[in-house]
Amino acid sequence: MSHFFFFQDIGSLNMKDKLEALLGEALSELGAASTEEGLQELRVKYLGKKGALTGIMKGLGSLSAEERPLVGQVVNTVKGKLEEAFDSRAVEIRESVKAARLSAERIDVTLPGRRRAVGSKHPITLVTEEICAIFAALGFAVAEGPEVEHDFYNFEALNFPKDHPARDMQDTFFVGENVLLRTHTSPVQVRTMLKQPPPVRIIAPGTVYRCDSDATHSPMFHQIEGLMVDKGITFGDLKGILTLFISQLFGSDIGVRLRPSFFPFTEPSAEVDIACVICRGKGCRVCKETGWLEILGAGMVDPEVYRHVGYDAELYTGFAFGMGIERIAMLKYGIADMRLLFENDLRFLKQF
Ligand code: 2U9
Repeated sequence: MSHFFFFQDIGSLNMKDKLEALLGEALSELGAASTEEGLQELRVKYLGKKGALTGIMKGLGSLSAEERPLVGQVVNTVKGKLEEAFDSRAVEIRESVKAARLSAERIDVTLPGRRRAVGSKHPITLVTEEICAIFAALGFAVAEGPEVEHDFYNFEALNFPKDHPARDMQDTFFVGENVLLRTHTSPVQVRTMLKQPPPVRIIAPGTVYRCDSDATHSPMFHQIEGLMVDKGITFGDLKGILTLFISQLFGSDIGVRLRPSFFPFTEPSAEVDIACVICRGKGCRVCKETGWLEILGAGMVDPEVYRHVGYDAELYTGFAFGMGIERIAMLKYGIADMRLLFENDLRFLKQF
């Protein structure tokens, strides 16, 4: 504590020198302080209650009456100079801290902005929306239902025989006894018919599951099915509505044909083909040289289905149809490999 001065240590003659030495020492320490905390420590050391200068002031009382005003004056001058020096150093430190912060946080306003990546709809979504819009314009309402279903809605009400292969573990994902992942969206139509009397005019888009996976089959895929039930609906209505639908989706000039088929839930049943969108009917690899592409299944609702949902099969008739969205998306957009629809590769998805 070299700067702790007590009156006893200070001969009155060299008091002035010692005070000036104290001032010089304090000023040089102060000049070296670079933080507000460091400066505060020095303020306590020199000007605090137990500080060097205060120690000297306390000793003034022991001086003679002649010496006291002289030394007192020097002490006051030194104190004033010190206080001033502390205040201006405090301002300097505050300014330099601020300048350092400003330069560290500097923002280059001339940099170009970062573009926000804009998403796009998945082709499956695009095709689903387009198909729903076509049927909405024909008065069909969109209906939805659960993906985990009961055997009754997925198979029993749709007239699947107990020994039908689709009911086998190999074709259907079972969650529990009689509980499964729906293999088609048909249970949505069954639920709708159980809830409301005819007339019914609905389409049911959604995700479905089948225990099948290879280059052309995904265990999860998408379907849209439709159902129209009322008095006096005929196979002519089926053909008219589906032909109109196809012409709106693929263009009015595309060829359409119906072939007889079989489903447990429709009788009679048909498969609907369009002229190959690649070769326009000439024959190519995509249509396996037939000139035709199957895009829909359809038929008149089997009376056995009406029995299960409590509709009067003598009074009402109707047609139903179903299509796989992946297949339609591939044909519409010329996608060669179905797996592209499930990989979520942005280079692919960005193109839609
Ligand atoms: C009820 C009554 C009848 C829906 C129909 C099809 C024909 C059909 C397939 C097309 C390709 C499914 O994705 S796919 O594998 N669907 O061929 N679906 S008629 O018939 C119904 C549905 C519900 C109550």
